[in-house]
Amino acid sequence: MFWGVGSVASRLDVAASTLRTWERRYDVGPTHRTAGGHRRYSEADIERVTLMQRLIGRGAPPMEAARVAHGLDADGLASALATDDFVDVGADLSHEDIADALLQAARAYDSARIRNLVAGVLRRDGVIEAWTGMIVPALVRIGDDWSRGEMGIEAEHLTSECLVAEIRAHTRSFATIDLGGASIVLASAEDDMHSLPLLALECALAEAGLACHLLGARIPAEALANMAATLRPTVIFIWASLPRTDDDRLWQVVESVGPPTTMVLGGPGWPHHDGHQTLKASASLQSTIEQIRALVG
Ligand code: B12
Repeated sequence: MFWGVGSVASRLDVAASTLRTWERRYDVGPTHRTAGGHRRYSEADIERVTLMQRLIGRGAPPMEAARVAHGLDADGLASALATDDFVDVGADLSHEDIADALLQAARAYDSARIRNLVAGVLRRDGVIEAWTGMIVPALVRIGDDWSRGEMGIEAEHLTSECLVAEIRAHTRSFATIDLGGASIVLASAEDDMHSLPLLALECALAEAGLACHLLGARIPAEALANMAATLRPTVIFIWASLPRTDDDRLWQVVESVGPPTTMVLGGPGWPHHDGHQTLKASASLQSTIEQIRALVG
């Protein structure tokens, strides 16, 4: 179904001339034309201008609103519009302020606020800066509050699910994904339910134009061995938040996996392990991205 400028203008209660200006200046407008050259908006085009209108209505400069609207695919747009009070975080809000607000929202079970803050900081700063500067410190505080009995596990679950939704939506906003023959597998260690860093990594890889296979939490060592034997990926990244031991079954997998696969281990759970030719450790999201980029060429 396609719509003319007049119908869209009355549907959104905005002047037709404003819609034409958004199209001319910011390239936010109809993606279809009739044979006679008349502009026609699809439903997705209308969602994009609706978001643009909403952001401008909340004080965002049109250029910034257009950047946000352009950065979202159909799912991202739908989730942004579904959140009633969708706002961008202010340019001058520090990571510490945003983390404070996020903890407050987690304690109040305010999912919409958590999602807004996370979506806003991801869009404003990009995933590596947002993850390292705001999300990791906030998660560490949440974990510490939980271990002191000051925050319920339900608030931690709620925050995690909001993070999953928004990091995934941000990942989907990157269009060009090219593996160039290489393959990257991301998994959490056996029995480890912590998987948020894998999503941050998936997102940062997408930002760098790289696709990956995300296996998620609690992946048995044998399953990784099977994947390595069948797919012969360039990189298998394994995350561990919980402590692993020296007799972990994974070390046998590492011994059995040879070139072309390199195993990269990240997270505080891994004990120090002397270098194996196909094993590397990584200390941060940024350094993991650099390692993976170097490995896949
Ligand atoms: C979210 C969360 C959960 C969620 C996970 C949801 C999900 N989808 O991932 C849920 C609620 C499921 C959960 C469950 C549990 N959790 Co939990 N959880 C956390 C929390 C708050 C964040 C986890 C995370 O993503 N960490 C990643 C970043 C934020 O933290 P970090 O690893 O310390 O970061 C450092 C480095 O790793 C590095 N870094 C950061 N990001 C990246 C990215 C890459 C790629 C690299 C290489 C490095 C890197 O920089 C940081 C600075 O040095 C942590 C708190 C914490 N400090 O981690 C607790 C925490 C990990 N959980 C903990 C515990 C105990 C549990 C449970 C056992 C609780 C229970 N009784 O049910 C279960 C685990 C069950 C299981 N079998 O796995 C403890 C672990 C303590 C320990 N060392 O043993 C922690 C530390 C909380 C605490 N302070 O006590 N958890």
